[in-house]
Amino acid sequence: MTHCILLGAPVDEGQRRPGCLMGPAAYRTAGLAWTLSALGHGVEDRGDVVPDAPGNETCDNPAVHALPETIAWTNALREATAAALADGMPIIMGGDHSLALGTVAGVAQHSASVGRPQFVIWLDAHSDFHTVVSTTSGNLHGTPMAYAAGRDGFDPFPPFPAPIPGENICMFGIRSVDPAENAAMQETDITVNDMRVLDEHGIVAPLRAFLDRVRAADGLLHVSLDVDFLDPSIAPAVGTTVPGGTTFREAHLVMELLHESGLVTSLDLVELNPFLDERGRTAKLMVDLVGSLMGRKVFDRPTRSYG
Ligand code: EXY
Ligand code: MN
Ligand code: MN
Ligand code: MN
Repeated sequence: MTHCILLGAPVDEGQRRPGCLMGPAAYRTAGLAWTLSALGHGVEDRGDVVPDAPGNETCDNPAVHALPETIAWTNALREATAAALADGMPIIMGGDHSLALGTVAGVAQHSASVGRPQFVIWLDAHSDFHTVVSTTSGNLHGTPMAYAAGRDGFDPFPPFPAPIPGENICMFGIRSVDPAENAAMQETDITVNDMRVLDEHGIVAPLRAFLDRVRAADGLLHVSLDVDFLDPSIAPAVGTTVPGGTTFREAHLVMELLHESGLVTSLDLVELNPFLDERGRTAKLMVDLVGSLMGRKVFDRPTRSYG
């Protein structure tokens, strides 16, 4: 069983639509802790992370929104995530995806301290591969993967602790990429499983291939689950919906395969906007997906080994 450490990250400074700051309360209301304890896991809710007061950092890109606030969140979430990894499995309840600027950095900080490589699975409609310089929307929730990959263009953010090699990053569900992100990703070894890959090859083969690499490297595996990975028809409570997302079963299959791998060491739940939800159904779906990630099964099928 796993000692799950819940961290609330009521972050909505990474984009301009109000509501993500209510995300942690929605996950608690949707029964995340109960779901985990019903599966036999330990659950410790450390409450919401509280950042220091924002500084007065500036940058040359006039479009950028809430830079000092986002830097303050990044510093606080990096430290809280690294500390939680020393005690168990952090599950970060967001908050928009700019929180991953801090959480992925916290995993990197911890992975360097224990001498194990860091791997990331990014479940998202978006590649989030802009920098502070390249973003045109100025919404920093579109930048965390670029920061984690060590791209230039993040002044005045602190340097990312240990930039993640592209071959240690695997994206699924991608279907909205800006030209500057696309150009930058061509120069990397990141595995971008856009929806066309899922259409042609399904999820199992590409996911298992990546998990085999994580296992061979004895890596720490961070999963970042953006609500917009899912099709808007089943998950409407997100400000950046993109048609053509994953189905209910595809999403649960990803979580079930991740559980069976036994490799996941930390999790982000991001971009839930309860203001846009319909009687909490998106929050409940996200909690159910965590249940699948953490071992809920309805039938003890014989587990086949796939050589
Ligand atoms: N690429 C667009 C931008 O940079 O504004 C959209 C980003 C959406 C990011 C969401 C969190 O996944
Ligand atoms: Mn805002
Ligand atoms: Mn995202
Ligand atoms: Mn997204």
